[in-house]
Amino acid sequence: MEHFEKGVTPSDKQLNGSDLRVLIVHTRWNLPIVEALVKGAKETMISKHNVLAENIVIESVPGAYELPFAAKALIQSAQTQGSSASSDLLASATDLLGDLTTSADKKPDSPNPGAKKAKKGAFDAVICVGVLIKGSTMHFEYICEAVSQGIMRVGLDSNIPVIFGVLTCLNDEQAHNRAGLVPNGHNHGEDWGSAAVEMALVKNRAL
Ligand code: DLZ
Repeated sequence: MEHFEKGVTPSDKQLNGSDLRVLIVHTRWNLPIVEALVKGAKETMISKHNVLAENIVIESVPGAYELPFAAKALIQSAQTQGSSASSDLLASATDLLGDLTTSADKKPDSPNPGAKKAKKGAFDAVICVGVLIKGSTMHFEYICEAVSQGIMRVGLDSNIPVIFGVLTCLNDEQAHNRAGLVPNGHNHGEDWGSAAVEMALVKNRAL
């Protein structure tokens, strides 16, 4: 068999995310690795796909098990916000998750110089980011199963693409490698950022 490069081949379509609003929900378990993945996703959306920094909303939850619930709650709140005058609902969902922002959550220092304005209301895509590392009990297996099923369900039920940005690793080394934290590693967050933009454009029939 011919040698092939493992991983995703970039889309040959123009992935312009300048009209998109994207939510990233990430865990605080394994935070240093998670922060690298969030950064990879965010920077790829901005630099490669022209998503405005102001249109990327970042929230956090304790662990991977909480990701599906948080994604659903925040999707619903943003939709309600977009369809009514009330702007308190997203804030209350955020309160529900706790005011536990981290350095990965910080808003950008300077706005994108592009003329497009920040969007309000519904998200066009969501990226759930977390890192599960196998321990000595069955916990890992149960959480992996629940989280992967839960994230898929939120996407299909809400009709908003929800990207599975959860590393399910057998050890720390695998996680560091896949977050691009070691030489020759690859930051999978970058792929998730591109996947979010591509799927949002599919959903919006803009491709
Ligand atoms: C409990 C737990 C364990 C053992 N490992 C991880 C992990 O590797 N990654 C992660 O994101 N979360 C872990 N958690 C926490 C659970 O996801 C969850 O936050 C708690 O069970 C509370 O529901």
